[in-house]
Amino acid sequence: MIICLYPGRMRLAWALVLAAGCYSPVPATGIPCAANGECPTPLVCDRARAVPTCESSLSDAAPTDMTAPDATDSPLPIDAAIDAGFGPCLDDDFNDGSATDWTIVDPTWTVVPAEGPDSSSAFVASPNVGDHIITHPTMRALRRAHLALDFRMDNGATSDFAIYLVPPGWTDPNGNNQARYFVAIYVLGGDSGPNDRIVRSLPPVPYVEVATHAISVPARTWRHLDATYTENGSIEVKLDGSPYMTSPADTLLPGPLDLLVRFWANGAIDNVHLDCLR
Ligand SMILES: [Ca+2]
Repeated sequence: MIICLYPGRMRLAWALVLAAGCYSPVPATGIPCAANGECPTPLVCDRARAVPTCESSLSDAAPTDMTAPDATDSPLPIDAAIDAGFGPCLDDDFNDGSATDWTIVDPTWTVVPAEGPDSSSAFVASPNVGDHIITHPTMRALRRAHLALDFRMDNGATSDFAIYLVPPGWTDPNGNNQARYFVAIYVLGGDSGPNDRIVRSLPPVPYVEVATHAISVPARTWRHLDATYTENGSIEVKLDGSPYMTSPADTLLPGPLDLLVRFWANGAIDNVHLDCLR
């Protein structure tokens, strides 16, 4: 046994000497990786291959099987770990004629047959003046929420529709000292505005509009709203599936927050779906 010098790699290696000289110290590629994923130095185990083999570098190929877990997989994919706990919290189409599990904050709300967008029952707010606010036990203390519902404003002169995000412990969500975010949709041609908006209210600081959109919803028409609130305080609103307004990340009013639905003057909602994370 002698020492062979390989100038190109600047390393010393031990090798057996045969009549022709030293063997190369670089192991052959393509051999299967060991059970623990190890390979002879300097090779690396290329797990992207159907059968993981020892190679001089990793291939760009996607793993051939992302679905079949094995002992080396982490317990949860990264996305699943982030979304753990976020899922359906509420579905209500009011077609059973009941809304007894809802909390009516400001009266009056009534399930009315044939009022919905598909002529099914809907949850109707009246009378035709003043605040009408509801919430639901599943809408409390949320860190993330996606609320989807159909809504209709019925007063062409004064109707507003709003989603409130209020710190738990509120007594009057419209109170002068009540901190909140709200998403406001105003009836087209009505007395409110000048634009639809997402607002941050931190009394005694004046309202701050964090997103706006031109008023667009006429009275007596059903629209579908998606409002998504995330842990970083951003609120995204879609109307009939299209982006409408989105506020940036905002940590001045940290969660968890309670979710409320509010009309000024009469209106109606139907087909409520909530995904939430507490
Ligand atoms: Ca319905």
